[in-house]
Amino acid sequence: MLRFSRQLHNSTRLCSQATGLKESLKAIIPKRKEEFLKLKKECMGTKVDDITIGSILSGMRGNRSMFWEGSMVDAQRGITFHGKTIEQCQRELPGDESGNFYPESMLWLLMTGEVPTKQQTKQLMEELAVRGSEANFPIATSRVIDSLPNDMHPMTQLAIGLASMNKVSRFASNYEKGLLNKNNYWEDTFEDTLNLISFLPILTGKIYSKITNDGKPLGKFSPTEDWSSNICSLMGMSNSTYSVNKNNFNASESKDFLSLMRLYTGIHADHEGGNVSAHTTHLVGSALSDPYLSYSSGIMGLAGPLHGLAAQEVVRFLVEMNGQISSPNQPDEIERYLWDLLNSKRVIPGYGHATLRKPDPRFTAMLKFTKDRKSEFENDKNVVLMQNLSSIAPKVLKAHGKCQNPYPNVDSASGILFHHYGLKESLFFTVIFGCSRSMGPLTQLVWDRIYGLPIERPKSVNMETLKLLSNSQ
Ligand code: AMX
Repeated sequence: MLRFSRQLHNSTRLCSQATGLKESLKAIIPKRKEEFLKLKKECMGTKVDDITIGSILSGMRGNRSMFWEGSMVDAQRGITFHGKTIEQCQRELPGDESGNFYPESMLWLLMTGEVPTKQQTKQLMEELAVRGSEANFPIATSRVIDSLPNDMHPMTQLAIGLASMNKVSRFASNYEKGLLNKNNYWEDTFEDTLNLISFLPILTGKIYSKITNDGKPLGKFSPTEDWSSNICSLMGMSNSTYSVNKNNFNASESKDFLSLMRLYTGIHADHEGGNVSAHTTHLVGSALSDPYLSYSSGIMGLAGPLHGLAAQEVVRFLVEMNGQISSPNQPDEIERYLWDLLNSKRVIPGYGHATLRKPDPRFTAMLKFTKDRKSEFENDKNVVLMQNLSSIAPKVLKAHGKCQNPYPNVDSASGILFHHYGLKESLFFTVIFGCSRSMGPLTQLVWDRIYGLPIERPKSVNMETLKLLSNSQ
């Protein structure tokens, strides 16, 4: 775990003047804003794509109609963050001894487009740990979460918790007092964004303790630990506390669980703008709703089975298949199982993608995590099945001939790795996804307000209009 030195910790204050990130952001805003305004002035009439009736009726697939800077998904290359692949991020961003970059360094990259130094990353870690401490955590949110039924879906609890934080929104409060103008909207949006991200470890821990421990705390927040360490500790997954609450966990595993948490939350931080959670955050934020309300709405989208819930489906699928085959090392039996599934008109969960046409590099990163820890995983038959499936399922799907992308997507691996470390509450996986995904969409919201993007308002069309349009061609 990363512990901050007392001296550095004490020198960090909650106020914005102390933040390296905000100062760095301020320094790059004028140039980026100048470029944006130039483009807006000179190229407003430039045509991008044709919109067809097909795209209107098919979820606007492929319509390039949103402005998003943090990341891009290319059909062949997969995700890049400000142009950097996951492998480049692993090489260039400050990270831990196991080779994973810290989510905090990803946040810095998303916000500024620049690779932070180790010192800047450490400063941001400290800042988040101070902002998100127990003393600063919104008391109203604690009360709201305590009052919810323990068996309420964890994503509903997360969305409610985030929305309730609107009570401490600087943007909402200063807007109401008439203190804001278009030029300074971004600053309070930035403050709320960093506060929201910093509050996630405690909020996540509270929700996890409700679903597993009748709301009794499973761990303690430490202002001298980084963001991922605090998420793990508050879920009871740290060295000191895990063994008290679960009986199959040891200290070395908890270190690996922390690595997994860093890897997972680092690579899920953004996936360009059109996915449901990112798009919703952007849309709601365009009405000048504060970051808490905007991201709470995004979380409600992430809770959908076609978006954030796939990882839990994969866990069920792998466990079920293992119950019906003699061994995960029997390719013939696996193939037969897959054909039975496809012939009964069901999909192979964890395979295919709306945009990608190659194996998802996020899956590749997770697979590497297991290969780097061979002795840890070689006896977990669910993980072995996940590994073997990644070479068998694409062959079967290609022969089946329907899907455009027969390769594994990220959800193929993520849930089963959490499961391996004792996190068996599959409904909770998406909450961790939600912690990670806060970074990209909220970073974009800060930039939306720096650039002064307007409220979003596409024109809708009815059946009569579509008929008229189709007859006129
Ligand atoms: N197994 C079997 N059939 C599949 C398939 C799979 N994994 N993926 C796609 N197909 C089928 C589709 O059902 C569709 O059949 P249809 O013509 O009878 O309706 C056909 O192949 C063409 O689909 P596509 O254009 O390749 O995919 P899509 O863009 O419509 O859907 C996705 C993409 C991810 C929803 C789909 O591949 C799927 O259902 N995969 C399994 C579920 C899954 O892994 N979801 C997680 C996605 C990752 C994420 O966003 N979190």
